[in-house]
Amino acid sequence: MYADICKLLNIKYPIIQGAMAWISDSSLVAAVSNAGGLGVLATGHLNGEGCREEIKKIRKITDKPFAVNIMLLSQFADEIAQVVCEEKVPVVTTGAGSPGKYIKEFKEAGIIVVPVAPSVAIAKRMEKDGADAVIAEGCESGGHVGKITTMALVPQVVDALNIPVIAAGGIADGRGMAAAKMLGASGVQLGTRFLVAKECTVHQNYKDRIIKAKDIDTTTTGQSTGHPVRVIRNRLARELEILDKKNASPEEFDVLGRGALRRAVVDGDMDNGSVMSGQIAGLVTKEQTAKEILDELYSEYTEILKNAQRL
Ligand code: TUI
Repeated sequence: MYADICKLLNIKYPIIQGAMAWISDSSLVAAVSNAGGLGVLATGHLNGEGCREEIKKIRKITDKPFAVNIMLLSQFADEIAQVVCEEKVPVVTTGAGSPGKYIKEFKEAGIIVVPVAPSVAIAKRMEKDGADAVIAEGCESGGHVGKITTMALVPQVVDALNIPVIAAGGIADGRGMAAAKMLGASGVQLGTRFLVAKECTVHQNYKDRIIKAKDIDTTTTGQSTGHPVRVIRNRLARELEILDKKNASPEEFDVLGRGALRRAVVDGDMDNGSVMSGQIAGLVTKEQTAKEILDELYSEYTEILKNAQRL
């Protein structure tokens, strides 16, 4: 099954690097793809031309397949969809919405479409709309999350769909990969582990905060906005939690939240920035190159499967 996704995406390892707005730029994407995974460019912070520039940079560093993620809440989603078609990127992933209206044009451009789905009903709709595979993302993930855990979500999506399902959320090592396979997944997507890759250009304070994080250090904010976001608990998160309790207006969230991800990623502000992270950060303890991460994940995973066979 893991071999099927490698064939579909034309990659060596069944491992996808999750898109992280402001974070997964051409440097990380090309490093992951060069090392045999699928690098994914985040575009949540880019307009169409910004996206095109990053695609060009990726192509200068790698000739391997990569993906562009379209964050569907972005005001630039339409122009980014047009750019990925013009540039004929090999794979598109989507988040924070349903890509239905774009799928026909993606297919016509020969693009493989892999949307993120946080529930069975949404995953079924995406399959019906023509997705080639879906990423079933549990609420252990960093950033914008659904309500269901990876352990519960993945096997239910696998049973409901006929296309490959990639597991995401709470996976950071070979044990997580093996567990995802047992749940019927055809591959895995990891964000937090790749955030500390040497090729990742995020501010060093952000990496250090992930490396220092414990299991209980994340929380979800913005529940009342309909777009809950998992972040490391800090001053900003506590202020957002107060707004949540008051059922504050979207405008009040906007004032506090505007520019918050940039403050964390670019300025390294770990108090007033939005430090998005998955719950698995406690397992992420060192900086490594993307190649070291991928090789280690896959060797841990194969070792576990060998030992399981002995049983
Ligand atoms: O998209 C993500 N993670 C993200 S996006 C992001 S930027 C952002 N910042 C502030 C507020 C909101 C976003 C940071 N992290 N993950 C994939 C994901 N997709 N999670 C949940 C979903 C999703 C939700 C609803 C996918 C489809 C969907 O469909 C709804 C519908 O009715 O079709």
